[in-house]
Amino acid sequence: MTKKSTLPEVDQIIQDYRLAFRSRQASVIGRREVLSGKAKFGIFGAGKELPQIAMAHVFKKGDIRSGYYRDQTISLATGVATVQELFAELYANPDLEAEPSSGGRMMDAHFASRNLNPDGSWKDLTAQSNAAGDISPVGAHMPRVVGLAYASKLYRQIPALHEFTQFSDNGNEVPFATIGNATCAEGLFWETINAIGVLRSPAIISIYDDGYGISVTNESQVAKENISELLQGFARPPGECCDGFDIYTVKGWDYPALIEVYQRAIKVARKEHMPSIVHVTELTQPQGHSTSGSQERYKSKERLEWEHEFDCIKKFREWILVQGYITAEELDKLEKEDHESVEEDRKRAWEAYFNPIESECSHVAGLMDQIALSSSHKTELADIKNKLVSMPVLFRRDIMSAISDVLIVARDEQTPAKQALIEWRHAQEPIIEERYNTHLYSQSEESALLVPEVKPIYSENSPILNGYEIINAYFDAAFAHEPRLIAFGEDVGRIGDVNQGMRGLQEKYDALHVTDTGIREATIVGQAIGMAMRGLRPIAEIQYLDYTLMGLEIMSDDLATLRWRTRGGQKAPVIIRTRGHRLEGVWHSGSLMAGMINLLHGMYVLVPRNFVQAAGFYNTMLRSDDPALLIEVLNGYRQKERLPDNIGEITVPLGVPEVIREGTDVTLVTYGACCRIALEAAGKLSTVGIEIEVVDVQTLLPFDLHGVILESLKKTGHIIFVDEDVPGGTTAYMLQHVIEKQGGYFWLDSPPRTLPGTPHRPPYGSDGDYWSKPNVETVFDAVYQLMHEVSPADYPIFY
Ligand SMILES: Cc1ncc(C[n+]2csc(CCOP(=O)(O)OP(=O)(O)O)c2C)c(N)n1
Ligand SMILES: [Mg+2]
Repeated sequence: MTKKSTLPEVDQIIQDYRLAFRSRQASVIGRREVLSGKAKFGIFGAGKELPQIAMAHVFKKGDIRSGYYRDQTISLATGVATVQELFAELYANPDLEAEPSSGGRMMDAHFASRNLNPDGSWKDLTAQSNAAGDISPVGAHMPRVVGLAYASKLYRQIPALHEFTQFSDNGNEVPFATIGNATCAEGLFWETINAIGVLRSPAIISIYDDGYGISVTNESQVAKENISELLQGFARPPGECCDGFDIYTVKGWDYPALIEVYQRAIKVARKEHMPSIVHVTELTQPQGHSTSGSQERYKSKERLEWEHEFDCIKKFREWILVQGYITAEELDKLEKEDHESVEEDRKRAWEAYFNPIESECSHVAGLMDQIALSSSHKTELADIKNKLVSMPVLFRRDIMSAISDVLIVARDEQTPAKQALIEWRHAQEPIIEERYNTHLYSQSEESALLVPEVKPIYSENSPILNGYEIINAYFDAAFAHEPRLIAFGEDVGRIGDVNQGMRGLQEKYDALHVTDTGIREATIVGQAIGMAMRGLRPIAEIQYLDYTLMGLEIMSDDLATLRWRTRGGQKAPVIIRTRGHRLEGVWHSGSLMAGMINLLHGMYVLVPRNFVQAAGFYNTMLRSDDPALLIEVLNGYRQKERLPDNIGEITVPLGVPEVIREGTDVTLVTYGACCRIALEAAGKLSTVGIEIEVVDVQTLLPFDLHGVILESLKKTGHIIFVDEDVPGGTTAYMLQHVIEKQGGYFWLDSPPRTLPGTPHRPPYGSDGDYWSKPNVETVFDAVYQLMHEVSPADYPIFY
């Protein structure tokens, strides 16, 4: 099937060989570095070089790779990384200049292009090779490919998006997904393929098939042991322009065939905007899976011999020589040069990583010597220092640990040298903070925490509407204002979501702005991530809070970590919209909030009590550049609210609880649907002489940034935390914030209380709900009991 005409020029072929060879050398030398203890763990792309070289031929600026840890060669070929940077990653160099993918936060072979300027604003993504920040849970990088691909379709098909030229050139960009054969056993893979097929969007998905997933062969991974055969149902008929994927099977060591396949796939992707799957077979793992474990344990001698024989670089070399493009001697010479150049790069990377550590160590050791000079603990101090300076492999943590030991030993002695050591240690704190802890959230001017508050304005004419009409009016205003706003999810399009928040908006805007999706929560989240990474502003709906679990892994592993793991290099300002807390039945009224807040640091978690607040939060997030999960109150859609005259402009600040009823006796802290229950209970408690102050926390991440709850507690001296989550869940989280972080402990006149739901999920029916969640009576009783314990005479038990 090979056509000579598709081949690159001879010079280019030699360059290709040299790049593949250098990449292999980096793998071999990298492995050696790990085994000698200079790096902790290594995973390399050895054996997968050739398909990546072929892919790189059709990869253009603006395209995006979303792959996994085998992609070092395409990263080198597209300029996303240099050989020196591969080693900087391997050593975990925390200098962002040296290791631009993540500043040492990600392990080796996890690449990311820098899509943002240092101030957090977008770069021109069409002018660079893009790599969506890699992650380690295999398969979890696939859902975002749905959005990366779909964005091209939207940029091409929505005229109002044509002006956003820093994100797209008429939708010509193509995402290149890569995945291992074994990972094709993951549901995420199939969900992604189906979604891209449904969305008819351009993508090239390459499956690197080396027959193994660590030690487990295809026999145990995919039915029929052949993934492309299984995928045939997704294939579109040859030569016809209809739905489905073009599916290719090509041997991973066959350079001309690989070149041709990718040329065909890219043509279809860019012109027809249709996707392809390339099943690259007969790949090998010359070094085994990673530096942990050896493949001799699970591969037969015959298999190892076959792998040696069919090594893609060996085969490529043989082919080049047979073609007569170069002599073996000339190629040997180039290989020697290239080997040396990789060694040089490794050396430079090591020095860039290690020299600063070494000089910090010698500075600290010098101070330790000085401390010892006038100390009565000379021997102990000398031991600590000698142990430090003779570390076989030195890390900064060893320096810190030795400093701590010195300060303990010399705790009773005061010298300028000891003071200098203490100061040096303190001076490291902000540096360490910057290295490891920054960029969990936006630090840019667009941070959600900086969005100024715009309060609702009401006039005599402000109508009283149902909650769903309020949010509907808000979304209408939002679409009118922002062409990049795209809402999608199950039942969001035609009927305008199951609670009519988007009712009429598909007709008013269009089916690309307000869109139905299949039932596929993980790729709904992934779709939003990919779209947001390309400059769009998605509101992705998950129909009920209970079903966010199906997208939670993607939210937690990909979305919530994106900015942090790329150290401010990438962002995806996604809004995940859902509704929950109170409907009917075990899986429509759960309140899994502790799971959410614990797994989603890096996102904001917003729990508005009504729809005016919800509108304000949507607006705050749309004016910012961070992702959020927003949970609407399920039983609030038919509650009456007044529509502010400025519904399209209002914003609600994050991390600012609101006192929704003032009181003097007890502070009741809650959120969401429980606010109404608390207010009703407050009315009843008032009739028996107890005035509670009800505080709606409004946002769980972030939580009460300015101590509003503490101020209330200072007034009342008593506090109770109420919600529908399990015991020890979000009530415990709130309690820890107020009592420990805010110092509420000092203002307590009685033990703090929590009133959560039951440890199991809410049974079906109104009575099931009543007896599994806080209700007006249980809130009344809990508060009354608290006051009774404080003053039995004033509050006798009467029930
Ligand atoms: C979700 C998840 N499960 C398990 C692992 C551990 N793991 C890492 S790589 C791997 C094998 C992947 O095999 P394959 O997809 O064929 O890729 P290959 O390494 O062979 O290129 C496994 C099980 C992981 N990283 N993520
Ligand atoms: Mg494999």
